[in-house]
Amino acid sequence: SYEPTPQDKFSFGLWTVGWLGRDPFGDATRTALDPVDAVRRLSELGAYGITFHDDDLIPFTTPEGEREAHVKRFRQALDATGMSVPMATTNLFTHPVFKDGAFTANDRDVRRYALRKTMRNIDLAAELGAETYVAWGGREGAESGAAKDVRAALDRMKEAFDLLAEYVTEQGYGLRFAIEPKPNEPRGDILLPTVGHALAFIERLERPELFGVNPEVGHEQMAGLNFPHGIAQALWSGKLFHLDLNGQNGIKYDQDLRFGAGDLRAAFWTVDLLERAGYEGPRHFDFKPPRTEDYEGVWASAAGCMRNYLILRERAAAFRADPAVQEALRASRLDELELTTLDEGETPAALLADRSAFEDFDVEAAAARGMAFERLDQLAMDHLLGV
Ligand code: 3MF
Ligand code: MG
Ligand code: MG
Ligand code: MG
Repeated sequence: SYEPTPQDKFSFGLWTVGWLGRDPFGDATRTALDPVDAVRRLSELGAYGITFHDDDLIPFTTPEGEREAHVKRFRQALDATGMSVPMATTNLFTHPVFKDGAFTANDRDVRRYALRKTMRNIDLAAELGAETYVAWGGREGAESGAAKDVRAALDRMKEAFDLLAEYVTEQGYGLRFAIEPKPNEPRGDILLPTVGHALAFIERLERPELFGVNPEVGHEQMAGLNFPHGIAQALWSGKLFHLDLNGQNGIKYDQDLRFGAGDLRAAFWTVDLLERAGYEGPRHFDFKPPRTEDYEGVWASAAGCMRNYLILRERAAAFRADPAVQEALRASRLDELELTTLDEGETPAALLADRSAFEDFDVEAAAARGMAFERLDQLAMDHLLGV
């Protein structure tokens, strides 16, 4: 059945169902959603978790003395529903103080303030039992060339993440960080624009083991990249700590459609990969119910994210179990890709001595072999379409 249960590990950002529909050209089309109602409705729909930016839960202007009241109501809703908080994150992009960035703002006082804002919410994340702390550097970037010295900015970014890693280690929090790449929007260009950039950056940090990535479907697709390929490399690197599932139609603004809308075939291969790889993290949705929708439409959109994941999980499993597919995979030599290219312990000299690898290799015959990928892909299409 396509009815989600907590075992499916679906989670949603508070800012997703709570998005009021304000965009660069138009005002809000919906009224505010109480975080307590979000917890209750998402739990009723079958989700197991909810995530938040500090400011989603505790409005930016809240006086210090009133913070605890917001947290208390939220915690009561979590306790009442059994919902968990697997991840939390910091809003370092809405307030005008962050217009030139947070960890990489040219202004040093803004950078120090951003660190303190983040540390404060890390304390709350740990208190609520989160395992992952996401960092999306939405304002870390530039619109023009001289405005940002990218090498200096990366030094500052490293400094920030090293400090935060030291802090969670000192405090004994069980948190790991997941960096969320995005190529642009709201900045003209954003630092760490793709999964690949983020993976390379992580290796330069003092505690790389505490850092992974939080790839978002639409963000990679905004850069024209193949999302399942990106997360496959993150999995291969042991760095897929979390992910943002949603939908996107090609290279354009960040559409944040519900999961399964947009590039459906990429969604199919994404689910196929996550399930085959045994990914155990949350299936987290970062989408925006379109501003055309009232709250009934918001909940329909959230339910659709989960339903589409479950349908695709069923279709991907059927694809893998189909004997015709298994035969087609062999015909395409996917089993051969699993074999090591060299014999065990084979040296460069041994490879040079193997005449079958070169001198006697029939290049033309090998070139003439078909790969049979079209038949294989049509079988995938048939399964995806339920034929
Ligand atoms: C923006 C995003 C962000 C991040 C969030 C961290 C507002 O395009 O995707 O959502 O996901 O800040 O989780
Ligand atoms: Mg997005
Ligand atoms: Mg987004
Ligand atoms: Mg996101």
